Amino acid sequence: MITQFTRLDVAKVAIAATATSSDATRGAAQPVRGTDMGPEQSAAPQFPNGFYWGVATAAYQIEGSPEADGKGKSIWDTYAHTPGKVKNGDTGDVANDHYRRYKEDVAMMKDMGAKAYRFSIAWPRIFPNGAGEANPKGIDFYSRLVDELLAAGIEPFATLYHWDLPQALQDKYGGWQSRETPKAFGEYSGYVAKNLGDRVKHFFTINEFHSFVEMGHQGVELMVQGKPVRIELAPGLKLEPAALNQVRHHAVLAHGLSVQAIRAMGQPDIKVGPAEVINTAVPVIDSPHHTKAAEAATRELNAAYLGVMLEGMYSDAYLSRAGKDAPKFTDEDLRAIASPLDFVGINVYRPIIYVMASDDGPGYREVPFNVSHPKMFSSWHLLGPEVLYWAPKQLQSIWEPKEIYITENGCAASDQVAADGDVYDSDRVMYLRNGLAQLQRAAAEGVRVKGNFVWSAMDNFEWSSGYGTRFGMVYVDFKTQKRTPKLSAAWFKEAASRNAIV
Ligand code: PNW
Repeated sequence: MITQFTRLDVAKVAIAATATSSDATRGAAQPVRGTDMGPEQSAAPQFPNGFYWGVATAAYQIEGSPEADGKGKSIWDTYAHTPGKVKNGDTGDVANDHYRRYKEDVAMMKDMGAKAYRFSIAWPRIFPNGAGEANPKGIDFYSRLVDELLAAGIEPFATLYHWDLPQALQDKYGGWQSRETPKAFGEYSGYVAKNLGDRVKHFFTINEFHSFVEMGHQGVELMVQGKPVRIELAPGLKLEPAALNQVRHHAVLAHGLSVQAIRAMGQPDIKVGPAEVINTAVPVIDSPHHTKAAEAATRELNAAYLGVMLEGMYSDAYLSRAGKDAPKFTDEDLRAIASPLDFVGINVYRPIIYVMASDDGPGYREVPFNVSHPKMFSSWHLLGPEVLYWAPKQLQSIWEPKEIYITENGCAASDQVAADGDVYDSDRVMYLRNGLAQLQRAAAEGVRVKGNFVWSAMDNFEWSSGYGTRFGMVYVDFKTQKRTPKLSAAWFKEAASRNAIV
Protein backbone atom coordinates (compact mmCIF):
# COMPACT_ATOMS: atom_id res chain seq x y z
CA MET A 1 0.00 0.00 0.00
CA ILE A 2 2.78 2.39 0.90
CA THR A 3 4.33 2.02 -2.55
CA GLN A 4 0.96 2.85 -4.09
CA PHE A 5 0.64 6.07 -2.12
CA THR A 6 4.15 7.04 -3.06
CA ARG A 7 3.52 6.45 -6.76
CA LEU A 8 0.32 8.45 -6.62
CA ASP A 9 2.12 11.34 -4.99
CA VAL A 10 4.87 11.21 -7.59
CA ALA A 11 2.29 11.21 -10.37
CA LYS A 12 0.61 14.30 -8.90
CA VAL A 13 3.90 16.14 -8.76
CA ALA A 14 4.71 15.04 -12.31
CA ILE A 15 1.38 16.33 -13.59
CA ALA A 16 1.87 19.65 -11.81
CA ALA A 17 5.41 19.96 -13.17
CA THR A 18 4.22 19.19 -16.68
CA ALA A 19 1.47 21.78 -16.50
CA THR A 20 3.80 24.56 -15.46
CA SER A 21 6.57 23.62 -17.85
CA SER A 22 4.41 23.03 -20.92
CA ASP A 23 4.55 26.42 -22.61
CA ALA A 24 8.03 27.33 -21.54
CA THR A 25 9.62 24.09 -22.70
CA ARG A 26 7.79 23.52 -25.95
CA GLY A 27 10.31 22.90 -28.68
CA ALA A 28 13.25 22.96 -26.28
CA ALA A 29 15.70 20.08 -26.39
CA GLN A 30 14.69 17.20 -24.08
CA PRO A 31 14.17 19.23 -20.88
CA VAL A 32 14.50 17.44 -17.58
CA ARG A 33 11.33 18.25 -15.72
CA GLY A 34 10.56 18.06 -12.05
CA THR A 35 14.19 18.16 -10.96
CA ASP A 36 13.07 18.66 -7.38
CA MET A 37 11.71 15.10 -7.38
CA GLY A 38 15.11 13.45 -7.11
CA PRO A 39 16.89 11.48 -9.80
CA GLU A 40 14.91 8.23 -9.77
CA GLN A 41 11.60 10.07 -9.79
CA SER A 42 12.20 12.51 -12.65
CA ALA A 43 9.47 12.58 -15.31
CA ALA A 44 9.89 10.92 -18.72
CA PRO A 45 11.32 13.14 -21.46
CA GLN A 46 9.20 14.53 -24.25
CA PHE A 47 8.91 13.14 -27.76
CA PRO A 48 11.78 14.30 -29.99
CA ASN A 49 11.75 17.87 -31.27
CA GLY A 50 9.71 18.29 -34.42
CA PHE A 51 7.65 15.19 -33.66
CA TYR A 52 4.68 15.13 -36.04
CA TRP A 53 1.43 15.08 -34.10
CA GLY A 54 -0.72 13.93 -36.94
CA VAL A 55 -4.22 12.81 -37.85
CA ALA A 56 -5.16 10.44 -40.67
CA THR A 57 -7.98 9.65 -43.12
CA ALA A 58 -8.38 7.85 -46.45
CA ALA A 59 -10.01 8.93 -49.71
CA TYR A 60 -12.93 6.53 -50.03
CA GLN A 61 -13.76 6.89 -46.35
CA ILE A 62 -14.30 10.68 -46.45
CA GLU A 63 -14.39 12.22 -49.92
CA GLY A 64 -17.76 11.37 -51.47
CA SER A 65 -18.28 12.84 -54.99
CA PRO A 66 -17.62 9.48 -56.67
CA GLU A 67 -18.18 10.81 -60.17
CA ALA A 68 -16.94 14.38 -59.85
CA ASP A 69 -14.49 15.81 -62.36
CA GLY A 70 -14.10 12.62 -64.36
CA LYS A 71 -13.32 10.15 -61.56
CA GLY A 72 -13.44 6.48 -62.54
CA LYS A 73 -15.06 3.77 -60.44
CA SER A 74 -13.10 1.96 -57.75
CA ILE A 75 -13.62 -1.54 -56.37
CA TRP A 76 -15.10 0.12 -53.27
CA ASP A 77 -17.80 1.90 -55.32
CA THR A 78 -18.73 -1.51 -56.67
CA TYR A 79 -18.44 -3.42 -53.42
CA ALA A 80 -20.39 -0.94 -51.29
CA HIS A 81 -23.20 -0.99 -53.85
CA THR A 82 -23.38 -4.79 -53.74
CA PRO A 83 -26.31 -5.71 -51.47
CA GLY A 84 -25.30 -7.34 -48.19
CA LYS A 85 -21.64 -6.29 -48.24
CA VAL A 86 -21.72 -3.22 -45.97
CA LYS A 87 -23.70 -2.83 -42.75
CA ASN A 88 -27.01 -1.03 -43.29
CA GLY A 89 -26.26 -0.74 -47.01
CA ASP A 90 -24.02 2.28 -46.34
CA THR A 91 -21.82 3.51 -49.22
CA GLY A 92 -19.12 6.16 -49.65
CA ASP A 93 -21.23 8.11 -52.16
CA VAL A 94 -21.45 11.15 -49.87
CA ALA A 95 -19.36 10.14 -46.84
CA ASN A 96 -17.99 13.33 -45.22
CA ASP A 97 -18.45 15.32 -48.43
CA HIS A 98 -14.79 16.18 -47.95
CA TYR A 99 -14.19 16.62 -51.68
CA ARG A 100 -16.26 19.81 -51.41
CA ARG A 101 -15.60 20.70 -47.76
CA TYR A 102 -11.84 20.18 -47.62
CA LYS A 103 -11.13 23.79 -46.63
CA GLU A 104 -13.39 23.58 -43.62
CA ASP A 105 -11.76 20.23 -42.70
CA VAL A 106 -8.24 21.64 -42.90
CA ALA A 107 -9.30 24.53 -40.65
CA MET A 108 -10.74 21.99 -38.20
CA MET A 109 -7.44 20.05 -38.11
CA LYS A 110 -5.56 23.27 -37.48
CA ASP A 111 -7.89 24.03 -34.56
CA MET A 112 -7.13 20.59 -33.11
CA GLY A 113 -3.42 21.41 -33.08
CA ALA A 114 -2.52 18.83 -35.75
CA LYS A 115 0.99 19.35 -37.15
CA ALA A 116 0.64 16.75 -39.93
CA TYR A 117 -2.14 15.18 -41.96
CA ARG A 118 -2.01 11.76 -43.62
CA PHE A 119 -4.56 11.54 -46.42
CA SER A 120 -4.82 9.17 -49.35
CA ILE A 121 -5.08 9.82 -53.05
CA ALA A 122 -7.85 8.07 -54.97
CA TRP A 123 -6.08 6.34 -57.87
CA PRO A 124 -9.25 6.38 -60.05
CA ARG A 125 -9.44 10.18 -59.74
CA ILE A 126 -5.97 10.39 -61.30
CA PHE A 127 -6.27 7.50 -63.78
CA PRO A 128 -10.00 6.81 -64.26
CA ASN A 129 -9.13 3.61 -66.18
CA GLY A 130 -6.26 2.64 -63.88
CA ALA A 131 -3.62 3.41 -66.51
CA GLY A 132 -3.18 5.29 -69.77
CA GLU A 133 -4.58 8.80 -69.94
CA ALA A 134 -4.31 10.88 -66.74
CA ASN A 135 -7.20 13.08 -65.62
CA PRO A 136 -5.75 16.51 -64.74
CA LYS A 137 -8.83 17.51 -62.73
CA GLY A 138 -8.13 14.62 -60.37
CA ILE A 139 -4.65 15.76 -59.41
CA ASP A 140 -5.92 19.36 -59.17
CA PHE A 141 -8.07 18.44 -56.21
CA TYR A 142 -5.09 17.09 -54.24
CA SER A 143 -2.99 20.03 -55.31
CA ARG A 144 -5.57 22.42 -53.83
CA LEU A 145 -5.75 20.32 -50.65
CA VAL A 146 -1.97 20.39 -50.27
CA ASP A 147 -1.87 24.17 -50.71
CA GLU A 148 -4.56 24.56 -48.08
CA LEU A 149 -2.64 22.35 -45.65
CA LEU A 150 0.65 24.17 -46.15
CA ALA A 151 -1.07 27.53 -45.66
CA ALA A 152 -2.44 26.18 -42.36
CA GLY A 153 1.02 25.04 -41.23
CA ILE A 154 0.11 21.34 -41.52
CA GLU A 155 2.62 18.98 -43.16
CA PRO A 156 1.02 16.81 -45.88
CA PHE A 157 1.77 13.05 -45.88
CA ALA A 158 0.18 11.30 -48.88
CA THR A 159 -0.72 7.61 -49.15
CA LEU A 160 -0.89 6.38 -52.73
CA TYR A 161 -3.05 3.32 -52.20
CA HIS A 162 -5.65 3.04 -49.46
CA TRP A 163 -7.66 0.21 -51.04
CA ASP A 164 -9.67 1.99 -53.78
CA LEU A 165 -8.30 0.13 -56.80
CA PRO A 166 -9.62 1.36 -60.16
CA GLN A 167 -12.47 -0.98 -61.09
CA ALA A 168 -11.10 -1.05 -64.64
CA LEU A 169 -8.03 -2.95 -63.40
CA GLN A 170 -10.20 -5.42 -61.52
CA ASP A 171 -12.32 -6.02 -64.61
CA LYS A 172 -9.49 -6.21 -67.11
CA TYR A 173 -6.85 -8.15 -65.18
CA GLY A 174 -8.43 -9.51 -62.00
CA GLY A 175 -6.85 -6.62 -60.07
CA TRP A 176 -4.05 -7.69 -57.74
CA GLN A 177 -4.01 -11.19 -59.23
CA SER A 178 -2.09 -9.82 -62.20
CA ARG A 179 1.38 -8.27 -62.60
CA GLU A 180 -0.28 -5.56 -64.68
CA THR A 181 -1.63 -3.96 -61.51
CA PRO A 182 1.79 -3.40 -59.85
CA LYS A 183 3.05 -2.04 -63.16
CA ALA A 184 0.14 0.41 -63.40
CA PHE A 185 0.66 1.36 -59.74
CA GLY A 186 4.27 2.27 -60.51
CA GLU A 187 3.20 4.58 -63.32
CA TYR A 188 0.50 6.22 -61.24
CA SER A 189 2.96 6.73 -58.35
CA GLY A 190 5.49 8.43 -60.61
CA TYR A 191 2.81 10.73 -62.02
CA VAL A 192 1.66 11.80 -58.55
CA ALA A 193 5.22 12.34 -57.30
CA LYS A 194 5.97 14.48 -60.36
CA ASN A 195 2.89 16.62 -59.85
CA LEU A 196 2.79 16.98 -56.05
CA GLY A 197 6.41 16.30 -55.08
CA ASP A 198 7.35 19.98 -55.09
CA ARG A 199 5.16 20.33 -51.97
CA VAL A 200 4.53 16.82 -50.60
CA LYS A 201 7.77 15.53 -49.12
CA HIS A 202 6.50 12.29 -47.56
CA PHE A 203 4.78 9.53 -49.49
CA PHE A 204 3.45 6.23 -48.22
CA THR A 205 3.13 3.67 -50.98
CA ILE A 206 0.44 1.25 -49.80
CA ASN A 207 -1.74 1.12 -46.70
CA GLU A 208 -2.03 -2.16 -44.81
CA PHE A 209 -0.91 -4.80 -47.29
CA HIS A 210 -1.97 -7.47 -44.86
CA SER A 211 -5.56 -6.16 -44.51
CA PHE A 212 -6.50 -5.51 -48.12
CA VAL A 213 -4.81 -8.68 -49.39
CA GLU A 214 -6.10 -11.13 -46.79
CA MET A 215 -9.48 -9.55 -46.03
CA GLY A 216 -10.15 -8.63 -49.65
CA HIS A 217 -9.06 -11.89 -51.28
CA GLN A 218 -10.02 -14.52 -48.73
CA GLY A 219 -11.61 -12.99 -45.62
CA VAL A 220 -10.10 -13.19 -42.13
CA GLU A 221 -11.57 -14.87 -39.09
CA LEU A 222 -10.44 -13.90 -35.58
CA MET A 223 -11.52 -15.12 -32.14
CA VAL A 224 -12.39 -12.21 -29.90
CA GLN A 225 -13.66 -12.78 -26.34
CA GLY A 226 -14.51 -16.34 -27.28
CA LYS A 227 -16.51 -15.45 -30.38
CA PRO A 228 -15.52 -15.65 -34.05
CA VAL A 229 -15.33 -12.35 -35.93
CA ARG A 230 -15.14 -12.41 -39.72
CA ILE A 231 -13.85 -9.40 -41.66
CA GLU A 232 -14.12 -8.91 -45.42
CA LEU A 233 -13.10 -6.05 -47.66
CA ALA A 234 -13.40 -5.30 -51.39
CA PRO A 235 -13.21 -6.98 -53.84
CA GLY A 236 -14.58 -9.74 -51.60
CA LEU A 237 -12.88 -12.71 -53.32
CA LYS A 238 -12.15 -16.15 -51.88
CA LEU A 239 -8.98 -17.27 -53.62
CA GLU A 240 -7.17 -20.58 -53.37
CA PRO A 241 -3.81 -20.52 -51.49
CA ALA A 242 -1.58 -20.31 -54.59
CA ALA A 243 -3.55 -17.39 -56.05
CA LEU A 244 -3.59 -15.66 -52.67
CA ASN A 245 0.19 -15.95 -52.33
CA GLN A 246 0.54 -14.45 -55.78
CA VAL A 247 -1.65 -11.49 -54.75
CA ARG A 248 0.60 -11.01 -51.71
CA HIS A 249 3.61 -10.97 -53.96
CA HIS A 250 2.04 -8.49 -56.39
CA ALA A 251 1.21 -6.17 -53.51
CA VAL A 252 4.82 -5.94 -52.31
CA LEU A 253 6.03 -5.74 -55.91
CA ALA A 254 3.71 -2.76 -56.42
CA HIS A 255 5.29 -1.12 -53.39
CA GLY A 256 8.78 -1.64 -54.83
CA LEU A 257 7.87 -0.34 -58.28
CA SER A 258 6.22 2.65 -56.64
CA VAL A 259 9.38 3.49 -54.66
CA GLN A 260 11.45 3.27 -57.86
CA ALA A 261 9.02 5.45 -59.83
CA ILE A 262 8.90 8.09 -57.09
CA ARG A 263 12.72 8.24 -57.04
CA ALA A 264 12.81 8.50 -60.83
CA MET A 265 10.02 11.05 -61.32
CA GLY A 266 9.89 13.06 -58.11
CA GLN A 267 12.12 15.65 -56.46
CA PRO A 268 15.26 14.23 -54.77
CA ASP A 269 14.19 15.36 -51.28
CA ILE A 270 11.03 13.22 -51.28
CA LYS A 271 10.95 10.55 -48.58
CA VAL A 272 9.07 7.33 -49.11
CA GLY A 273 8.08 4.18 -47.26
CA PRO A 274 5.17 1.76 -46.74
CA ALA A 275 2.33 1.98 -44.18
CA GLU A 276 1.85 -1.59 -43.03
CA VAL A 277 -0.29 -2.94 -40.20
CA ILE A 278 2.53 -4.70 -38.39
CA ASN A 279 1.58 -8.00 -36.79
CA THR A 280 3.08 -7.61 -33.35
CA ALA A 281 3.83 -10.45 -30.96
CA VAL A 282 3.92 -8.88 -27.50
CA PRO A 283 5.93 -10.62 -24.77
CA VAL A 284 3.72 -11.47 -21.78
CA ILE A 285 6.68 -11.22 -19.44
CA ASP A 286 9.29 -8.45 -19.70
CA SER A 287 12.48 -10.50 -19.39
CA PRO A 288 15.16 -10.67 -22.12
CA HIS A 289 14.38 -14.34 -22.69
CA HIS A 290 10.73 -13.65 -23.55
CA THR A 291 11.28 -10.34 -25.35
CA LYS A 292 13.77 -12.03 -27.68
CA ALA A 293 11.26 -14.78 -28.40
CA ALA A 294 8.57 -12.18 -29.14
CA GLU A 295 10.90 -10.44 -31.58
CA ALA A 296 11.47 -13.69 -33.48
CA ALA A 297 7.71 -14.24 -33.60
CA THR A 298 7.06 -10.71 -34.96
CA ARG A 299 9.67 -11.22 -37.66
CA GLU A 300 7.98 -14.41 -38.83
CA LEU A 301 4.44 -13.01 -38.56
CA ASN A 302 5.41 -10.28 -41.07
CA ALA A 303 7.45 -12.44 -43.45
CA ALA A 304 5.19 -11.98 -46.49
CA TYR A 305 5.10 -8.17 -46.28
CA LEU A 306 7.55 -6.16 -44.15
CA GLY A 307 9.94 -9.12 -44.11
CA VAL A 308 10.45 -9.32 -47.85
CA MET A 309 10.43 -5.52 -48.26
CA LEU A 310 13.14 -5.06 -45.64
CA GLU A 311 15.19 -8.23 -46.17
CA GLY A 312 14.84 -8.77 -49.93
CA MET A 313 13.82 -12.39 -49.52
CA TYR A 314 10.98 -14.52 -48.28
CA SER A 315 11.79 -16.41 -45.10
CA ASP A 316 12.41 -20.15 -45.37
CA ALA A 317 9.58 -20.76 -42.94
CA TYR A 318 7.14 -18.78 -45.13
CA LEU A 319 8.18 -20.58 -48.31
CA SER A 320 8.07 -24.00 -46.74
CA ARG A 321 4.65 -23.31 -45.18
CA ALA A 322 3.40 -22.30 -48.62
CA GLY A 323 4.96 -25.38 -50.24
CA LYS A 324 3.67 -25.92 -53.77
CA ASP A 325 1.47 -22.83 -53.40
CA ALA A 326 4.46 -20.49 -52.90
CA PRO A 327 4.40 -17.32 -55.02
CA LYS A 328 6.22 -17.25 -58.35
CA PHE A 329 8.86 -14.51 -58.47
CA THR A 330 12.20 -13.53 -59.95
CA ASP A 331 15.39 -12.12 -58.40
CA GLU A 332 14.62 -8.86 -60.15
CA ASP A 333 11.23 -8.75 -58.37
CA LEU A 334 13.01 -9.18 -55.02
CA ARG A 335 15.45 -6.39 -55.80
CA ALA A 336 12.58 -4.04 -56.65
CA ILE A 337 10.58 -5.07 -53.57
CA ALA A 338 13.57 -4.31 -51.34
CA SER A 339 14.27 -0.86 -52.82
CA PRO A 340 15.92 1.29 -50.13
CA LEU A 341 13.44 3.23 -47.99
CA ASP A 342 13.59 6.48 -46.06
CA PHE A 343 11.24 5.30 -43.32
CA VAL A 344 8.82 2.56 -42.38
CA GLY A 345 5.25 3.42 -41.39
CA ILE A 346 3.32 1.03 -39.17
CA ASN A 347 -0.35 0.99 -38.21
CA VAL A 348 -0.66 -0.18 -34.62
CA TYR A 349 -4.04 -0.95 -33.06
CA ARG A 350 -3.69 -4.11 -30.98
CA PRO A 351 -1.31 -6.92 -30.08
CA ILE A 352 -1.85 -9.72 -32.60
CA ILE A 353 -0.64 -12.38 -30.20
CA TYR A 354 1.00 -12.62 -26.80
CA VAL A 355 3.98 -14.95 -26.63
CA MET A 356 6.37 -16.63 -24.24
CA ALA A 357 9.74 -18.21 -24.94
CA SER A 358 9.59 -21.93 -25.54
CA ASP A 359 12.12 -24.73 -25.99
CA ASP A 360 9.94 -26.28 -28.65
CA GLY A 361 9.40 -25.27 -32.27
CA PRO A 362 10.63 -21.85 -33.39
CA GLY A 363 11.58 -20.74 -29.85
CA TYR A 364 8.27 -19.14 -28.89
CA ARG A 365 4.73 -20.14 -28.22
CA GLU A 366 1.48 -18.22 -28.41
CA VAL A 367 -0.33 -17.38 -25.19
CA PRO A 368 -4.09 -17.22 -25.86
CA PHE A 369 -6.07 -14.08 -25.08
CA ASN A 370 -8.28 -14.74 -22.10
CA VAL A 371 -12.01 -14.64 -22.94
CA SER A 372 -12.34 -11.71 -20.51
CA HIS A 373 -9.49 -9.76 -22.17
CA PRO A 374 -10.83 -6.20 -22.59
CA LYS A 375 -11.64 -4.80 -26.00
CA MET A 376 -12.53 -1.47 -27.52
CA PHE A 377 -15.77 -0.83 -29.42
CA SER A 378 -15.04 -2.45 -32.79
CA SER A 379 -15.48 -6.19 -33.04
CA TRP A 380 -11.78 -7.03 -33.58
CA HIS A 381 -10.18 -4.51 -31.28
CA LEU A 382 -8.61 -6.22 -28.25
CA LEU A 383 -6.86 -3.74 -25.96
CA GLY A 384 -3.12 -3.81 -25.25
CA PRO A 385 -1.56 -0.33 -25.00
CA GLU A 386 1.94 -1.79 -24.60
CA VAL A 387 1.86 -2.72 -28.29
CA LEU A 388 2.74 0.93 -29.02
CA TYR A 389 5.99 0.32 -27.20
CA TRP A 390 6.83 -3.11 -28.60
CA ALA A 391 5.87 -2.59 -32.26
CA PRO A 392 8.31 0.26 -33.03
CA LYS A 393 10.91 -1.19 -30.66
CA GLN A 394 10.89 -4.55 -32.44
CA LEU A 395 10.71 -2.93 -35.87
CA GLN A 396 13.90 -1.00 -35.10
CA SER A 397 15.66 -3.94 -33.56
CA ILE A 398 14.78 -6.45 -36.33
CA TRP A 399 15.10 -4.33 -39.49
CA GLU A 400 16.80 -1.07 -38.42
CA PRO A 401 14.83 1.34 -40.62
CA LYS A 402 16.20 4.89 -40.80
CA GLU A 403 13.01 6.39 -39.39
CA ILE A 404 9.68 5.14 -38.10
CA TYR A 405 6.19 6.62 -38.30
CA ILE A 406 3.13 5.31 -36.53
CA THR A 407 0.84 5.83 -39.51
CA GLU A 408 -2.35 4.91 -37.62
CA ASN A 409 -3.60 4.22 -34.16
CA GLY A 410 -6.96 4.95 -32.58
CA CYS A 411 -10.20 3.26 -31.67
CA ALA A 412 -13.91 3.29 -32.32
CA ALA A 413 -16.33 4.34 -29.59
CA SER A 414 -20.10 4.56 -29.09
CA ASP A 415 -20.03 8.32 -29.49
CA GLN A 416 -23.16 10.39 -29.06
CA VAL A 417 -23.79 14.08 -28.78
CA ALA A 418 -24.72 14.81 -25.14
CA ALA A 419 -27.50 17.18 -24.07
CA ASP A 420 -24.98 20.00 -23.73
CA GLY A 421 -23.78 19.49 -27.33
CA ASP A 422 -20.42 17.89 -26.45
CA VAL A 423 -19.19 14.36 -27.20
CA TYR A 424 -17.57 12.69 -24.19
CA ASP A 425 -15.43 9.90 -25.64
CA SER A 426 -13.73 9.00 -22.38
CA ASP A 427 -12.72 5.54 -23.66
CA ARG A 428 -10.89 7.04 -26.65
CA VAL A 429 -9.03 9.46 -24.35
CA MET A 430 -8.07 6.48 -22.18
CA TYR A 431 -6.94 4.51 -25.23
CA LEU A 432 -4.84 7.31 -26.73
CA ARG A 433 -3.30 8.39 -23.44
CA ASN A 434 -2.20 4.87 -22.52
CA GLY A 435 -1.02 3.94 -26.01
CA LEU A 436 0.92 7.13 -26.64
CA ALA A 437 2.55 6.98 -23.20
CA GLN A 438 3.97 3.65 -24.36
CA LEU A 439 5.17 5.25 -27.59
CA GLN A 440 6.82 8.00 -25.57
CA ARG A 441 8.58 5.31 -23.55
CA ALA A 442 9.93 3.82 -26.80
CA ALA A 443 11.07 7.26 -28.03
CA ALA A 444 12.79 7.88 -24.69
CA GLU A 445 14.74 4.64 -25.20
CA GLY A 446 16.04 5.79 -28.56
CA VAL A 447 13.50 4.29 -30.95
CA ARG A 448 13.62 6.59 -34.00
CA VAL A 449 9.91 7.40 -34.15
CA LYS A 450 9.28 10.70 -35.95
CA GLY A 451 5.53 11.04 -35.77
CA ASN A 452 2.17 9.53 -34.94
CA PHE A 453 -1.10 9.78 -36.86
CA VAL A 454 -4.30 9.25 -34.91
CA TRP A 455 -6.96 7.36 -36.84
CA SER A 456 -9.01 9.31 -37.46
CA ALA A 457 -9.23 13.07 -37.93
CA MET A 458 -13.02 12.65 -38.06
CA ASP A 459 -15.71 9.96 -38.09
CA ASN A 460 -15.96 8.34 -41.49
CA PHE A 461 -17.02 5.33 -43.58
CA GLU A 462 -15.57 2.38 -41.67
CA TRP A 463 -15.47 -0.04 -44.63
CA SER A 464 -17.77 -3.05 -44.17
CA SER A 465 -18.98 -1.64 -40.82
CA GLY A 466 -20.35 1.53 -42.47
CA TYR A 467 -20.96 4.79 -40.59
CA GLY A 468 -22.00 3.28 -37.24
CA THR A 469 -18.42 2.56 -36.17
CA ARG A 470 -16.97 5.96 -35.35
CA PHE A 471 -13.16 6.35 -35.14
CA GLY A 472 -12.88 10.16 -35.24
CA MET A 473 -11.62 12.70 -32.74
CA VAL A 474 -14.26 14.88 -34.40
CA TYR A 475 -17.90 13.80 -34.49
CA VAL A 476 -19.65 13.99 -37.85
CA ASP A 477 -23.42 14.22 -38.16
CA PHE A 478 -23.78 12.44 -41.51
CA LYS A 479 -27.21 14.01 -42.14
CA THR A 480 -26.12 17.62 -41.76
CA GLN A 481 -22.31 17.24 -42.21
CA LYS A 482 -21.84 19.20 -38.98
CA ARG A 483 -18.44 18.55 -37.35
CA THR A 484 -18.14 18.60 -33.53
CA PRO A 485 -14.72 18.08 -31.91
CA LYS A 486 -14.94 15.41 -29.20
CA LEU A 487 -13.25 15.39 -25.81
CA SER A 488 -10.37 13.43 -27.41
CA ALA A 489 -9.69 16.36 -29.76
CA ALA A 490 -9.15 18.63 -26.75
CA TRP A 491 -6.91 15.96 -25.19
CA PHE A 492 -4.91 15.66 -28.43
CA LYS A 493 -4.44 19.41 -28.69
CA GLU A 494 -3.01 19.62 -25.20
CA ALA A 495 -0.63 16.66 -25.69
CA ALA A 496 0.53 18.00 -29.07
CA SER A 497 1.19 21.46 -27.65
CA ARG A 498 3.47 20.12 -24.93
CA ASN A 499 4.92 17.33 -27.08
CA ALA A 500 4.41 14.82 -24.28
CA ILE A 501 1.82 12.53 -22.72
CA VAL A 502 3.17 12.18 -19.21
C1 PNW B 1 -7.27 0.23 -40.69
N1 PNW B 1 -7.70 -5.47 -37.57
O1 PNW B 1 -7.92 -0.99 -40.88
C2 PNW B 1 -7.39 1.02 -41.97
O2 PNW B 1 -6.15 1.46 -42.46
C3 PNW B 1 -8.35 2.16 -41.89
O3 PNW B 1 -8.78 2.51 -43.17
C4 PNW B 1 -9.49 1.80 -40.96
O4 PNW B 1 -10.56 2.68 -40.99
C5 PNW B 1 -8.89 1.70 -39.57
O5 PNW B 1 -7.77 0.82 -39.55
C6 PNW B 1 -9.88 1.26 -38.50
O6 PNW B 1 -10.35 -0.02 -38.75
C7 PNW B 1 -7.85 -2.05 -40.00
O7 PNW B 1 -8.55 -6.37 -37.73
C8 PNW B 1 -8.75 -3.07 -40.18
O8 PNW B 1 -6.80 -5.59 -36.68
C9 PNW B 1 -8.71 -4.21 -39.37
C10 PNW B 1 -7.74 -4.31 -38.38
C11 PNW B 1 -6.83 -3.26 -38.18
C12 PNW B 1 -6.90 -2.15 -38.99
